[in-house]
Amino acid sequence: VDGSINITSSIDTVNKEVKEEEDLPMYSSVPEVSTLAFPSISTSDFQFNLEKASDIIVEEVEKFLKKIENVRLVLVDLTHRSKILNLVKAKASQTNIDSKKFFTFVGDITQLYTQGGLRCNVIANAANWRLKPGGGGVNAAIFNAAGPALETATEERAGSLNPGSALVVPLPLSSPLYEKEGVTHVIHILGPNMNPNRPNFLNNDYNKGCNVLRKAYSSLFEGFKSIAR
Ligand code: AR6
Repeated sequence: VDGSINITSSIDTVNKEVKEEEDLPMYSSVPEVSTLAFPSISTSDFQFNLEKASDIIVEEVEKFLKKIENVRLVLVDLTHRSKILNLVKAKASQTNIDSKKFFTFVGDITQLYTQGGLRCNVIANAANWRLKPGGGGVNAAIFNAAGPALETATEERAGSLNPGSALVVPLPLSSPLYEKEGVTHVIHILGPNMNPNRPNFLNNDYNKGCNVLRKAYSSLFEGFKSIAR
């Protein structure tokens, strides 16, 4: 779409690009480098330990980026005070991870381009096992922003999700999330649940929980790899 633009090297460059592209068609919001934006799985409503989750995120990101070129991964949360974002940022900076290929970003995952100037063609959802809209958190935000098209496209592919697995769902062009934000795919993930009031409660079993969270991120990244250009 925008062949003249080089691979983005920083958020500043991204912002500049956005300005230069204001007159281009709306699909210029699709990034040159395949970019996956993902929330921290299981650490809010599902109450997973933040120290453990941040270790797993950094390790799984590092492993994945060794296997693939020319993609970006972005961990997103709503506020600068996000503990998980700050833990991951600190831990990632202690590794060899290239900060252009993995970084944290503060914003609403459903408005990364229009509000934040960050172009992400794929976003991940911390889903529930029934793959249903609502329930609060990022799941409600994504289903609301995507409109009924996401529910239909999801139902066509699966009726439920096992903890640790991911489901890649292409968004129809008519979805506002595609039209406005340039999001072509949503990847649903079901993480481990440490909240006694939710299904599949792991009763503080962090041996199992950590394995499931690792599997959730590796399934997410493999799903992203299968559609990355
Ligand atoms: N943009 C970016 N990040 C967000 C947004 C948003 N719009 N909304 C929340 N977050 P959670 P879980 C962050 O609770 O712990 C759902 O109801 C949030 O700050 O959404 O995996 C489902 O239906 C946190 O860092 O997911 C499941 O039943 C992260 O997203 C259950 O909750 C994940 O928080 C899943 O619980």
